[in-house]
Amino acid sequence: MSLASFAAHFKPSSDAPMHKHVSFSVLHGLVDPATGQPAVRCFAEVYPGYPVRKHVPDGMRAWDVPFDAYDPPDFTHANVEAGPVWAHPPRLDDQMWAALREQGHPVWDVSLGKLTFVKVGDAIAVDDDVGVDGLPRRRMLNPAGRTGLAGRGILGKYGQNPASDLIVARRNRTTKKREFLTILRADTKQLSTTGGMVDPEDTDEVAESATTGLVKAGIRELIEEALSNGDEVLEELKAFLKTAGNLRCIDGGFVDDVRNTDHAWMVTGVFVCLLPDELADKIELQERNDEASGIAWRTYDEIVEHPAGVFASHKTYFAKADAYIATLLQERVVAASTDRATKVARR
Ligand code: RP5
Repeated sequence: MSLASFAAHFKPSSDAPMHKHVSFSVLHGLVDPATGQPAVRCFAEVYPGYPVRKHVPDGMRAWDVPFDAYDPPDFTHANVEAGPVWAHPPRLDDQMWAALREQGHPVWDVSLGKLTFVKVGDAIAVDDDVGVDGLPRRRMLNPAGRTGLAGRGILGKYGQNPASDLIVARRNRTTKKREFLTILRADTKQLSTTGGMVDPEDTDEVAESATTGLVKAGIRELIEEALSNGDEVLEELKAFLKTAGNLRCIDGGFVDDVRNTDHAWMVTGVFVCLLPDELADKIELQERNDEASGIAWRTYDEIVEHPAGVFASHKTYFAKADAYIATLLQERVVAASTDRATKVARR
């Protein structure tokens, strides 16, 4: 993968307005856009293998608040240091740095109700401290402020680490309740969507639309993590998900993820779809890899009341998905009754 092709992952497209001058609190106000609350999971939870974070007192998270005694541990996980294909090298060369600054950072625009993109080079501050070789390290700074941990942690990329969260819903034929496909994550043991990282192949051929790349990643992760069906059903599912109008983007942008550090953080696009009953009946759930277990259809109440807790910003994503599906079903009821009334009137 060339970095240029990776940069295309989140390259803003014509369907995604680019904001040059950023006033979003998400980028400078320490707020998790999904909840409207400060991003806190890096302090409230401990990710396996992470060192103890430097304590950051309330009111001192913003980078523009002076904090002379701030000397967080610098931690990059051995798996990232090993240089896998999904990770940046330890130091970005000029070309990589320029490409990174051209990226679009996803932001959920509440007033437009859609995912928009902010040019990273215009919006994200840079940590220009000097490395052991005497050269500036040019690491971007987490827009949600100090996290108490420098380096990349387990995240491979400096700056934003793009993911996609596709939430699949069905109407339970027996209980008639709305349910969502959920997994239990192997690392944090929490409930989560089937979402995962965007891979290069998700976007290379669709670089003209960052949002399309996110959808592709969401579908791939769903199938890789949770479904056991043969090709025929999976093709039917893919065709349904790719049909215009069947998937709705309901949230996205910065994720309040426990793995975030000062120099690496998660971003995502969140999509929801309601499967038709016949297609939902054909879907077989199965653990496909060691990243997920406990794959099941769960109602929103079952999700939020689950003793394992909910991963990252996913509680908000499921809440939004639940509200969206409720509205969709209500609209269908109204449309069906209008249709019946029209037919009766014509007789
Ligand atoms: C979260 O991490 C995103 O919302 C997405 O669900 C997930 C992707 O990371 P992996 O599941 O690939 O670890 O921030």
